[in-house]
Amino acid sequence: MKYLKFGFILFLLCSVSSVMAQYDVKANYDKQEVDIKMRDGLKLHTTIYTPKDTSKSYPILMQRTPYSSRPYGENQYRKQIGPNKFLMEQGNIIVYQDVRGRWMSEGKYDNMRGFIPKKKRKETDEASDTYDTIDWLVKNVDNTNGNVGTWGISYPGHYAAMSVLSDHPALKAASPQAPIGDFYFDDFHHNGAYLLSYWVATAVFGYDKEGPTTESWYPIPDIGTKDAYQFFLDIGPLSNLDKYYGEDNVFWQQLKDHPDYDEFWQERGLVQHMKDVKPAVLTVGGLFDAEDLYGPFEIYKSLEENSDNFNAVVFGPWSHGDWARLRERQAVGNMYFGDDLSENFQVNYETKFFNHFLKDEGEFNAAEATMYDTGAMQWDEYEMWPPENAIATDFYLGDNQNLSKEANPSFENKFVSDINKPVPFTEDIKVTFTPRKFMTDDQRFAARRPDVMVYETEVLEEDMKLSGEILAALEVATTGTASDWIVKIIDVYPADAEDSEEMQDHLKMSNYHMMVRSEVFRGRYRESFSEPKPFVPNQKTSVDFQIQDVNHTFKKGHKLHIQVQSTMFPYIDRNPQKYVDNIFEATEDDFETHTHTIYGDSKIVLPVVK
Ligand code: PG9
Repeated sequence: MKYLKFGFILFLLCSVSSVMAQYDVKANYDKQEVDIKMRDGLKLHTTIYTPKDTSKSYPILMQRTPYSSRPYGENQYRKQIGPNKFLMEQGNIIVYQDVRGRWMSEGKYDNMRGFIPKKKRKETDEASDTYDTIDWLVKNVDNTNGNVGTWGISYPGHYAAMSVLSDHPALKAASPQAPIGDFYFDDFHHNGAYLLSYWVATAVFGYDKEGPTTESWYPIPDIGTKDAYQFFLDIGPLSNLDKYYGEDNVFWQQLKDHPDYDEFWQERGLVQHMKDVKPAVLTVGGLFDAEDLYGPFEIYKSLEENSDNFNAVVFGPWSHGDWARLRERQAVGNMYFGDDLSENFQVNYETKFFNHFLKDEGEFNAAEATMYDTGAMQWDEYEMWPPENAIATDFYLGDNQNLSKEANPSFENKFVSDINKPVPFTEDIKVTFTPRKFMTDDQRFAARRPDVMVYETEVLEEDMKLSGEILAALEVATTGTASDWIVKIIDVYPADAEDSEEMQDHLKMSNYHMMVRSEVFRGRYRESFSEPKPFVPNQKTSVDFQIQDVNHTFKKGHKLHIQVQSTMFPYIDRNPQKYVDNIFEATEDDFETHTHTIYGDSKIVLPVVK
């Protein structure tokens, strides 16, 4: 009995301390909700938290979001507000806004609504909505110091990036975090391949709502199983998914109608507009972010090339949004990367960035590029990204599974791509809103399949560090007229490697084949993302594509291991391997099993740091 009492007292103490540790937003902030009128008359619902301490003025930190500025109701408070708890506790005016067409805001939503450089008087886009909102806030909210910053992760990160195109003079700093740069290269597609693993998420963004609402209006389909691989294999052609999403799912129709990188996607891209920007920008990304890698890398690089504003980037060993979650151990799936990495980022980067540029408090002297080395488990600081001391080094896909320094065009590696047994992208059995964990998953399950070609070095006798961009330059052929190509860069751990606490029970770190980076390319777009072309059967064909940047040391005793395959299911949809104009309209009969060939003058060009 006494143990029970002790346990109860312990529980009480813990819960009291956690409540004490929990900052009380309601005790320190007032909250108001206003509907701000845009230049075309539509009103956007905006929630404003202002510090009760009116003895000083504060900058405004704003997030524009499609995910709701809730809770609604002036007596309802978020448990935490702002980019992180440090900025909340120091005192800032924190603003959340439902973007046009979402939740309590008026108007019609348009996914990745395109930026209009030369808007007519009442023409609007996300930049003009940002301008009109900032203008109202700095003129109507008490106790502002006149400076505004924006931040957000993912879609909110996209709106933070878009905010710098508003050109409002009060906007002094923006931190786009895992910002979507372009839905043809982030999230829903990678290099022309449709991410079938995003299919459930199409519900959230596909339906128009009647008017302002505090309740979600979009039904999430119940597919009745937790086995995504089996479900999507059994469903067959993508057109069979129409029974879940009808004509009223506008986004599903748009995905189906625009398989190529046509004007529909081009005009929604953001990267091409990121130039001549004035506010300071701190772009943030996760090196294992499955959703948005293209966006942060390309937005940072475009600003570096086309703007002379303050422009810095931080990439940690994070999955999507991990840096905003305070947890002691940072791990992605089975892989542990270090302690207190998110807190370090929030205190020494995010908080210092906004305090410097919005409050003129303290220095912000972060490096141009702060990148975590996901193999050496350490932070690197670079004067530029990609670093100039990384040398593009050719690794040829040689015979009997070796990576060679010389090309051997006569070597042919053939495999049967059985369209009814596509290579799984994960061993896990689950249905996800979007896939995440696979980014560091063990790839032994794939290495042992006859339709996954494997190439690797001997055990490394010294560390090999890769920092920067990767190019896949494949020389391939197929007996069909269409094919997808997937390249995976893998770090093979030694047999005596110790398990992490996070290791799944059926796995061991011993000989773990850790995914460092993967990328898919739909072969029909090898000459142009807008002009797809069939393959000529059995004709040797070049397929070149960029693989997203890495910062990873393959340590002595490890091996560099590369896998090449033609399916990755259901991460991406199956390519019928017979050319059809639009795969969303393919029928069962279009899906064919074919034999693919990888020639020995195929190479992966890696950024080896000398
Ligand atoms: N970029 C992420 C996403 C967008 C659309 C659908 C699913 C995910 C995000 O905003 O979290």
